[in-house]
This record gives sequence, C-alpha cells and structure tokens, in this order.
Amino acid sequence: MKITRNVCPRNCFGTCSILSYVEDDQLLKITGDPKHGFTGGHLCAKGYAYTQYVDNPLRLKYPMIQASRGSGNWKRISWDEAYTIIAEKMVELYRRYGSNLVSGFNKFSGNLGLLHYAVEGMFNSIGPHTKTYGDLCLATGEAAIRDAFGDFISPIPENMANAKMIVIWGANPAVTNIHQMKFIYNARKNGGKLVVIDPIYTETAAKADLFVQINPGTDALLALGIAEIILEKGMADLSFVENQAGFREYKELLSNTQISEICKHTGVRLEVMEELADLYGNLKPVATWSGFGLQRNEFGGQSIKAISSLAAISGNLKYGGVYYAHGDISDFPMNLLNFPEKKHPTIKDSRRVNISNFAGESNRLKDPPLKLLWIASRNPLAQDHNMKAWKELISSLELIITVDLFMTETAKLSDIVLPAASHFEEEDLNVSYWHHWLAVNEKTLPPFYEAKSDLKIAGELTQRLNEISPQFSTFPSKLEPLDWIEKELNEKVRDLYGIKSYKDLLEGPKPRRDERKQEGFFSFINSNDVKRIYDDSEWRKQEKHSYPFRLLSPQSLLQIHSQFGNLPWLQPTVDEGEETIVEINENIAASSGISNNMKVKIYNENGSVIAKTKTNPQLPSDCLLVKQTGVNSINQLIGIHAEMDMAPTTIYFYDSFVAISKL
Ligand SMILES: Nc1nc2c(c(=O)[nH]1)N[C@H]1C(S)=C(S)[C@@H](COP(=O)(O)OP(=O)(O)OC[C@H]3O[C@@H](n4cnc5c(=O)[nH]c(N)nc54)[C@H](O)[C@@H]3O)O[C@H]1N2
Ligand SMILES: Nc1nc2c(c(=O)[nH]1)N[C@H]1C(S)=C(S)[C@@H](COP(=O)(O)OP(=O)(O)OC[C@H]3O[C@@H](n4cnc5c(=O)[nH]c(N)nc54)[C@H](O)[C@@H]3O)O[C@H]1N2
Ligand code: SF4
Ligand SMILES: [Mo]
Repeated sequence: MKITRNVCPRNCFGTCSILSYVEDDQLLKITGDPKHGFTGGHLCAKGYAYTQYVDNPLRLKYPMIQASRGSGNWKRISWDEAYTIIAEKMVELYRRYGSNLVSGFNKFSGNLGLLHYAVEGMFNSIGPHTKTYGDLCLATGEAAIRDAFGDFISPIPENMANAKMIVIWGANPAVTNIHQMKFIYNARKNGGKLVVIDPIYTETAAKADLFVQINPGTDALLALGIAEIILEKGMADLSFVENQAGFREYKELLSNTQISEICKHTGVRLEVMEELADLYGNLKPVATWSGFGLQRNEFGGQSIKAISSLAAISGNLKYGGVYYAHGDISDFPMNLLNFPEKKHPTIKDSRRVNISNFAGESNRLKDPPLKLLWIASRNPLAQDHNMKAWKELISSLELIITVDLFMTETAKLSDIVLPAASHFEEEDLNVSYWHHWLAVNEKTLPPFYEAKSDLKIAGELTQRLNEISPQFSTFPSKLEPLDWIEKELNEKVRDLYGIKSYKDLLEGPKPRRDERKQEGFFSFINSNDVKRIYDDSEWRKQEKHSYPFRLLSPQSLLQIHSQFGNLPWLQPTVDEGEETIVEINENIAASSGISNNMKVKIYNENGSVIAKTKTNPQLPSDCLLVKQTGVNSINQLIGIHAEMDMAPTTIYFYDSFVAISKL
C-alpha cells in the first residue's frame, strides 16, 4: 500500500493535511496527518468522506456540450472538440470587439490551492480581459483589520489555548472550524472562560460559559458599551493605547455613548454588559475572535473595528490578540495569479468587476459587453445573491464554460462543462488563512475518467488558442505542476518556513517560523464610523419592512456551501433530493399556526422557496434560520442590498428579510 500526502483544499479554516492510503489506484482510506500541528492528525466528517467523493458516480466524467442552455440535453464531446469550440469563440470575439475585455471569468473558493490560480494566469496570458476583485468571505472584515492594525494579521491559533478568556463574536467554530475547538477546550480545562456572542444559540454557544444573544448587526454598539464601562470603572490598560492613532477621539466617543440606548438596540441587558466589562477588564490574556458571520451585514466593518478597539483598551492585544484571518499567502510570489498580463496595443489593463456584485456589474459593462464567461471553483447560481441579475447576465452571454467536478446549478445553465480533477488527482501547494502551516498536495490517483486540473486545462486551452491564432497567449504550457510549486518556494518563502525545497514538505507540513504580533500600530474606531450606525436608521429596517423575519443562513457542519450535499455518508436522504429546513422560533410558530415538520413557503420580493419547518425555542422571534444548499437554494431570496461601491465588501447575506406562510 502506498501512502501519500494530500491537503483538503476547501475554503475552510482547517486546510487539513491528509495521509492517503492507496492500492491499485484506489483510495482505500484517508486519515489526518499527525505531523500537522494545528489539526493534530484529524479531519472533519467531510474530510473522512473523501473516499466516497473521489469516485462518486455523480462526478463529471467527460467534457459535454448542451444543445440549448438549460435544456439538460447534453452531448459528450472530446477535450479536443471542447478546446476548439472555446478557442475559436475567444478568437472570434477578440476580432469582433478588438480585445479580450469581452471575455471574463468568475472563480472563487472551490479549491484554494496555489496552482488553482491557473485560471487567473490563463486569462492574464491573453492580455486585458474581464476579471474579479474582492472576496466573498471576508473582505469587509479584512479592510477593518487592516485599518486597525495596518496589516492583515491574526495570532497563532494554537495559542488560544493559553487565554484566560476567549470571546467569540459571530463565529461558530464547532461547525466551521472544528480543530480550533480543541484549543478552546484546553483553555477551559486550564480555567479559562468561553463567551459566545451570537444571535443564534449555536453549537459553539452550547459549549460556552456565557452566551450573549445579540440583535444582528449591533455588535459595534455592544463593544462600545463594554469599553465605556471599562474606561469608567478604571479597568482600562492605557500603557500601549494612549499613543495610538485616534485614542483621544475614541475616549470622547465612549463618553458620549448612551448605555441605555445600546441596551435597547443590541437587546443585551445592562447586567450582562457589566459582567462582560468586568471579565474583559480583569482577566488577561483575553483572546478576541471576530468571526466572518459578524460582517455579513451592513455594519460589519464598524463591528470589527469596535471589537478590536475593545481588545486594545482592555490591554489584550499583545498576548490575547484579535483573531479574524490572515494574509500569509501574500508572502508567496503567486506566480499564476500575478502572471504578467500580455500587452495590448491600446488597452492598458484588465477590467475589474467586484465579485460581491458580479452579475449586477457585468450587466452594465459596455464597449465591449461581456460575452464569454469562464466559471471555475464557483457555484454562483446556488451561492451568490441577486439571482435576477445572474439570469439576465446568462441570457446575454454568448458562451458560458463551467469547470467543476459536479453538475451544479451553475453548470446546468452553461453551454460547455469541463470535468475538474479532485485534489487527489493533481499536485498543489496549500496555505491557510487561519493557521500558519504550509503543505504540499501530492498526485495520489490517476484522473477520474477524463477529468483534468485547472492548471492542465489552462495549458492545453492556451496551446489551442495559439494554434488558431499565433501568439494569442503567452502562457508557459510546458511548465509542469512541480515547476510551478518550486517557483512558489522562492528564497523568502523557504526561509519563512525553514525548508530547502518542496521535497522537505513531502516529509510533512511545516509551520511559519515568525510570529507577527499585533503590538506595533493600532488605530481606533472613529466617530464617523459610529455616526453612520446611529444616523442610519436602515439597520432598524426590520421593524419597518414588509417582510418580518431576518433570514440568517450561516454555514453548516456537513457541507461546504453547496458542496458535499451529494455524498450519502454525509446526507443519507440524498436520493430524495436535498430538503430545505427552516428553523423558526417555537412561540412565533405556534402563534401563526405553524408546527414542526410542516411544509411552508418562505418568500419575499425576490421569489419563494418551499421548506420544512423545525421549531427552535432559542431562536430570536424575528429571525429564520436556513441552511445553504446546492439545489433549491435559499439564496434565491437574497437580493442586492446596497449598490456595492468600489471598495471590496462582503455580501450582506444576513441583511435579508422574508415572510413565511403555511402551504
Ligand atoms: N462546516 C463548514 N465549515 C466552513 C464552511 C462551511 O460551509 N461549512 N465555510 C467556510 C467559509 S467559506 C467561511 S467564510 C467560514 C465562515 O465561518 P464563520 O466565521 O463561523 O461564519 P458564519 O457561519 O457565516 O457565521 C458565524 C456566526 O455568526 C453569527 N452572526 C450572524 N450575524 C451576526 C451578527 O450581527 N453578530 C454576531 N455577533 N453574530 C452574527 C451567525 O449566527 C453564526 O452563528 O466557514 C468556513 N468553514
Ligand atoms: N445564503 C448564504 N450564501 C452564502 C454564504 C452565506 O453565509 N449564506 N456564504 C458565502 C461564502 S462565505 C462563500 S465562501 C461562498 C462560496 O461560494 P462558492 O465558491 O460558489 O461555493 P461552493 O458551493 O463551495 O462552490 C464551489 C464549487 O467549486 C467546485 N470545485 C471544487 N474543486 C474544484 C476545482 O479544483 N476546480 C474547479 N474548477 N472547481 C472546483 C465545487 O464542486 C463547487 O461546485 O458562498 C457564499 N454564499
Ligand atoms: S472541510 Fe475543513 S475541516 Fe474538513 S477536512 Fe477539509 S479543511 Fe479540514
Ligand atoms: Mo466563505
């Protein structure tokens, strides 16, 4: 039996290292890699289910073309034919419109391995085109962390075990970051306290010493209130913060803060706020965690700034720190992402579209319009918002190509689907946005039928482009995956991780050797930020809105967004199709004649979704809780909230409002 090293490349905090046991090209079993200091040799249930994922009968086997979009009338074609159809169309569009701005891509988080930036590299190699910027998960919070710390840094997650208190604002690690729970449990074993602040009584809240149920979108106010009490009671630690940017203004801001107003808006009682202040003020170190869940509403940025300011004024930056996510990946050259763009005689740069409003912005593109769309590592028809804009975009495109492992809702509306290799069928290099370990992913299995990696597809399609139109692309098709991996491991990276070459990574994952502490620079939340919250009565729109329930649709344990819904080990009812479950407060349900297990319609101006109810005694009376799914997606009800401006923002998924009725 052969044992190889793989990495789970999902958009997930774990980026877990895997040991794969293979015989006769069959993946017999997988385990976690015990040499990985963060995961400690464990995977989650989804990870252990990869043996069922790799040869899942639903995987795409061959390139296919659809007679007419959405007809389901698919015909198998060869790779050769697929490349020719796509390349001829690209060249024709280039000639018709004078540049490749007419062609573009939408790619996100299906596989976060560094070699998957082949999609970006491929497009750069044909010159100015239409590309995305921003990040669906964490953009708003990243900007707030950069504002506060001058950098995108987050402490070493293993160190959370040393905290005397851990305060989790808007993250649900028992579901989304299960390995972190081990460090949280260790802190508790040593007498540390766990506080969870969330509108929902989550799986993580169930493990907490103190659960604070907060009205969504109001965390900035709570953080200000706690900070004010700390300052007033003389519990602040001013040694570091006094000289930092905006401290005087922050102090003034706190002195103008009305605690009674805060109680009203946040729904948190004064005694609870005082207890939080006492804990924050007296325990050290406190590890503060701003979750991504916090920033899926209009005031996410303010919340994260106010929470960071609270950590600062209570003297908890140096040892406890503010956890969010980090940008370690930017220390890599990212040769594929940054592949030099081919020069165009008159057009200087590519056209950039905010990924958080991709369809809406793409529909407005002119001179030239967008006519060809390449979709990879992405299932927008299940996971994005503003489906109306997506439908409009789809109807205006001349060619849609989706590269995926499965026939997703997005693939179903494409002209051509290309089967992607799984991470067991390709080489890669993986960096996390949470822990600080680097790992290599070995090619473990031969391709599933005719599946190919995104890198291989980039190399072969660009070759075909050049056959049809010489020098159309500058992509170095001859480079092998290992060449790209070696190119990523430049001197700086080798030094950071203490390795000589990628071969060292074949022995096991390696931790980054330096620790960037949050103690150099700090900038406080300012009065403009806060003014917006008070001024903007928008955040109370729920009271005024004709749809009375706020729709919360956070992540769930056995899926990564629309993925894994088709694995029988994880979803035993998979044959009957995915079912949408809506959780509703027990009393509200009773007063509307709704009971458990009842078929209901959830709806708003964007559409309706049929779901089955589950009553929940702990759910806020004005919220509904629904899981994300691959089919019958609740995102059909999530419209556009505000015109996203040029700044990358996270989508305000949780600022959506719906009504519910019995069927
Ligand atoms: N099992 C699993 N793990 C995953 C994923 C998955 O799909 N499944 N997805 C991965 C990805 S891409 C991401 S981005 C991360 C996200 O993972 P997390 O950072 O944990 O984020 P969410 O699940 O979006 O939300 C976390 C919590 O925020 C709460 N919340 C919502 N609004 C507010 C608010 O205004 N204030 C406060 N205090 N809390 C609020 C929600 O109720 C929820 O419990 O998880 C990653 N890990
Ligand atoms: N309602 C609601 N919607 C949300 C969120 C929410 O909290 N609530 N969260 C948002 C967040 S945080 C995120 S990150 C997005 C995720 O949005 P997406 O990135 O669109 O999400 P996934 O469903 O993970 O789809 C990824 C697709 O990539 C495919 N894939 C996997 N590996 C590869 C590969 O190697 N190559 C190619 N070409 N394809 C591959 C998978 O099969 C899958 O179909 O969803 C967002 N949508
Ligand atoms: S989904 Fe996340 S926790 Fe599970 S194996 Fe993959 S990286 Fe690890
Ligand atoms: Mo995400």
